[in-house]
Amino acid sequence: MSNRRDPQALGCDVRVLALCSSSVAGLPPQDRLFNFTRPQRIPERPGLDESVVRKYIEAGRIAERVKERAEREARPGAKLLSLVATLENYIVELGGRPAFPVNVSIDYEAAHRTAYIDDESVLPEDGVVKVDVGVHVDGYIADTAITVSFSEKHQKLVDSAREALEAALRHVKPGVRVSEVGSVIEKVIRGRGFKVVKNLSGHSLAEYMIHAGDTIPNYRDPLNFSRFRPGTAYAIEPFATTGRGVVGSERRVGIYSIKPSPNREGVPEEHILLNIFERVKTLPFSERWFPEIAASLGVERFRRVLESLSRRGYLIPYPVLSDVPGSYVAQFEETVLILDDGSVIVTTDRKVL
Ligand SMILES: [Co+2]
Repeated sequence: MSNRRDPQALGCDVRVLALCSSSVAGLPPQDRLFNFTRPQRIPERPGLDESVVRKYIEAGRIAERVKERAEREARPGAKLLSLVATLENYIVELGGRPAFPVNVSIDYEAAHRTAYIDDESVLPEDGVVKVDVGVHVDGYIADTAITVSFSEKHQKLVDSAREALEAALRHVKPGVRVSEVGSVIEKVIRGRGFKVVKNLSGHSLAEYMIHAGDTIPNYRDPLNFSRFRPGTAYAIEPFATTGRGVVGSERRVGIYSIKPSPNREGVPEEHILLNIFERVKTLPFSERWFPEIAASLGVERFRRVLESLSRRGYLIPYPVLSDVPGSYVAQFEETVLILDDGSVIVTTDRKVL
């Protein structure tokens, strides 16, 4: 989701070789220059820098601990606002940064709900609660989620999403069609008597980008020809539902991101945009992260400014996405990284068998 592109993100092709010292590390400077004229010596794809792999793994390990904490703290009656604040603070305490506001989506809500700055909601008695946590370390993101359910009656639904994820992870290999993984997810969830949410999908990730171009469907999509590639991170996220299997946007919006590079000159709220951009660049944010703006404008006015900026194309809104009221949705998600040698790791450094 970001404009910020550095050498790794650009890829070490001929045009940017001068920036990509990692691909010719160890060569004296004149050879690097010489290399510029000899494109045949340049690897086709940028290698994954060891430090990049380390950052992905660090982000993954932090996300893992945050999810464990979410499992302990998400209880019926718990306040949504304190839950998300606790988890986001914990990310920072562990040395990461939130890659997006912690999402806590309840029952038929599938994704993109977070607490407002003055949120009074509490988690329901019988709820199915999805906690989606994004952690980044210097822009390298682990995007992961769990479902916590407070009642036995939802156990089968929750298990179907968890098992679908586990089965999917075993199929992620370089060269495999992403649609094959979608087919595995669909088979597991339908086999347990539920539907997949068809219009929510996994995605590739890149530095400071949560959605980096590839879509990993949660069903067999014959029109998706893309294949898993080495040197790339992917979030795999099956959703199982008792509802229609299609989510729609609600009016509620608690998450926005700044749209990369529109011309902001002359926008009366430019200082607000700049203030937000300085803190989160183009990653998604919540009004909760800017208490000083909320205090100076007032919460209602701050919200109206965000709505208006999004209507005029300066912000991307992420409305709450829901299946039909009365249904229940479960989700699990992990980020995997395909290394240059083709091996696949969940970003906690757990090898996928
Ligand atoms: Co995701």
